[in-house]
Amino acid sequence: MASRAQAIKSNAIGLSKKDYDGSVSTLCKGCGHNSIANQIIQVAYELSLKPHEVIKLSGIGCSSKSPAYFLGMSHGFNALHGRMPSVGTGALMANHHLRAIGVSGDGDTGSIGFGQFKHLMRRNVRMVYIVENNGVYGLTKGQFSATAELGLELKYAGHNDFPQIDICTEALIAGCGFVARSFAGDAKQVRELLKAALSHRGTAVLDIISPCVAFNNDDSSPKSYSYGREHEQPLQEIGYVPYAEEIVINDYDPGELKLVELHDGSRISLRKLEEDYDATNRLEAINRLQSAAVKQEFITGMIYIDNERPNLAEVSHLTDTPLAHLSDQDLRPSEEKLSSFLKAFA
Ligand SMILES: Cc1ncc(C[n+]2csc(CCOP(=O)(O)OP(=O)(O)O)c2C)c(N)n1
Ligand code: SF4
Ligand SMILES: [Mg+2]
Repeated sequence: MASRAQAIKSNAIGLSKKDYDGSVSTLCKGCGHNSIANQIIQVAYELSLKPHEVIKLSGIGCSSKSPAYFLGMSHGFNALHGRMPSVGTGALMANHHLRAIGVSGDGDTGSIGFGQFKHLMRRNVRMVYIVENNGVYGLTKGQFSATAELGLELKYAGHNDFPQIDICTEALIAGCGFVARSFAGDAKQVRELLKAALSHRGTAVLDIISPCVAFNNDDSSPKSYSYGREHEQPLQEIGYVPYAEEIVINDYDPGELKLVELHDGSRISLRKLEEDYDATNRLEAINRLQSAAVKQEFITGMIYIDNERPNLAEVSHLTDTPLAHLSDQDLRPSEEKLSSFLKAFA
């Protein structure tokens, strides 16, 4: 009979799924943020991520608390409200070999941190940036956030007089090369998108509708579980194929299949569900998002992908050895070099 230790499955680097756990969640039972944290654990285990090579980043909010609930052996930095992008940019300039997973909220990103969010994408910092989008400031008792729909009526927040901003449209306009939307209730799609996002060379934005069961889960709200389950319209069926795994096209159902190569040689397969949708066409993506917003359609999937644009570390010509690992001697110019450099300004 197999011993208990033998019965626990381990991944390619000998870790069990439990090794990717964090501390026990203190969020409300049923909060969408909890199921996203569970999918991050599952994906990190399946991809055999080395915990010490991962940095978790967040701002402030219920969503921003969730990095405490996954990957307990990884690095982490809980930044000020809306300031996660600049802290992440600094950390990744110091060590661009880290795999960064940022978790933010619609308030943390769409309100106080909006400028920071835009500049992260402009610079194409290599980070998976998850917005756990519930349309409210959950932590401070449910005030409307900037992603709440115009005219929405909620028990605690009342009537919303302002138009919503769309995180995916804003990401596209800022030049982001990986823009996707999903729903916390669609675990499989969240996992496939997370895997692809981790293989992207720059900023990968995942806008995940994540219902707040305390303040925004009324059946009439487009960010509730029931609305998401009834209205989700996936743009395509997504599959992630790790590098070195053979791609057997016959395995897929009939229908047009597009394979997109990612930075590390992995691929994502996008089987079209909508005949006219092409996730590599930026203008089409913007149009589709805008018309979905007008009709209050809930489209999910890979909205836009472009894996060509160099990231900040590449544009900055960073040495392969991370700056944080270079010695003082390597980092400081010699006296000779410094004086010849200064002479150029004389
Ligand atoms: C500078 C600053 N302003 C305001 C707050 C109060 N505050 C804490 S969390 C939060 C909003 C969080 O909303 P969101 O990012 O959507 O996260 P959620 O709780 O909904 O997951 C606000 C306004 C703060 N902590 N710091
Ligand atoms: S208040 Fe809302 S966002 Fe915060 S933990 Fe509870 S359900 Fe989640
Ligand atoms: Mg929120």
